[in-house]
Amino acid sequence: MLNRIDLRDSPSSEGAIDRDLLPRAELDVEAALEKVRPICEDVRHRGTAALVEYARRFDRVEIERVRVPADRIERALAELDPAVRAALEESIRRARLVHRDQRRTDSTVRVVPGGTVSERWVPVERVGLYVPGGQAVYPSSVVMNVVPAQEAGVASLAVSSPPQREHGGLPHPTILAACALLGVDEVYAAGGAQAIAMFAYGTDECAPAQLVTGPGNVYVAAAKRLLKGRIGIDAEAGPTEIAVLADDSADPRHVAADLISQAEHDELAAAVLVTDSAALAEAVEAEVRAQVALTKHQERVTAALTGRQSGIVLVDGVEQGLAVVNAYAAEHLEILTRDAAAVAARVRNAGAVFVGPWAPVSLGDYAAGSNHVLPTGGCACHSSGLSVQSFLRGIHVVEYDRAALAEVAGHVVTLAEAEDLPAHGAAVKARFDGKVPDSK
Ligand code: HSO
Ligand code: ZN
Repeated sequence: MLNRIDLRDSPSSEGAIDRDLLPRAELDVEAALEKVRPICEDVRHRGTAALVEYARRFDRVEIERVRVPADRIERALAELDPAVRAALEESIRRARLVHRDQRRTDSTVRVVPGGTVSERWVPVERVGLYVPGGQAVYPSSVVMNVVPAQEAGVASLAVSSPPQREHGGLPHPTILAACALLGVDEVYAAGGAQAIAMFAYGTDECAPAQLVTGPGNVYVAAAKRLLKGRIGIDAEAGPTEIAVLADDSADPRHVAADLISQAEHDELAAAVLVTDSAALAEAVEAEVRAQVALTKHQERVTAALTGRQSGIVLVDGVEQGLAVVNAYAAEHLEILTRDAAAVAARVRNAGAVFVGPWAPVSLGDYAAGSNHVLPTGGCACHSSGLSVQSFLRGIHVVEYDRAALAEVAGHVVTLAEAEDLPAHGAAVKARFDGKVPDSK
């Protein structure tokens, strides 16, 4: 069922791994750009009227206003299944513990006597959080977006999620209930590229935001690419990925279940097993067949597992396995080997690492306390998942007194002249009667 890639006779160092040999989905964001451009322009010019029209066209539902009335948010919480409420509350509690610890404190460095540079961490003022609502509803993603924003001190937070036909044009009630639990009372029923445009340009109902975060489909990614600059973005999230690095100590039932768990998200989701054990590969293959036959979203899962983005990579040992997973830079990486913690410590590229048999990716999706909005498509080699830091800006504050400026003025003037920008040097000299001061 799963593709096989045999790297056992290939070189083992990370630099020697040919990334093109590794399975990966190709997401054509460029092609989607042309589709989303007119949609974003339309929202820019017609605001709510455009959003109402796209709800009709894409979500097949009639709505009059896009903002969800407060009483509907409260009602969704009142009607929420108590078990779901308890689970969400625990998820929120754990996420708060972890994200609160990510807060930054301002710092000041005294560069010279009389000269300091401070770094002040300032939250983004207004943030739009996008929560998808296509193949699945993700109240857990409300938690993962809202908690770090709140812990960062963001003052104004709005959530948008597609209007649901079965719910009278409101976002899914569990999404609304999750917003209520988190104290978010500004929620919009807008999906896809049009929601991103709403946050970027604002409408009569929704003030423009400075930053938009949250996962979404290829159209959401395309709108983020298009509007980036006008509005800040977290990342162009692609389909979910799981990589598992396992040796013969791993339980094939766990490996199969974990691969299937993330394949469940999307036909383009990637599930990759990297192992040095041919026996484990066989056993996982058999388990995958058995478990897929029983799983609810069989079609989606089968499409994801048999797609070119998924497969089993055979390596000649854990060393080469590490080289492969570091080259692959998966969104989620499980380490199911002997001495899993020691192996995990050598991982450099991954959105999040799950260590040993008791930390499946699903735990992180819902209730580990970690964030599940993570870099996909190999971006884990340069980016991190959503965190408090994503909602902060570090502002350098420069304070120099006369003596401190005088001491370094000569160097500034020299560098300004070296760059043929003498007016830069003149701005310093103007403070000292037009001359480079004696630094003593
Ligand atoms: N695995 C997804 C997050 C998620 N899973 C939400 C279930 N619900 C991307 O990290
Ligand atoms: Zn998931």
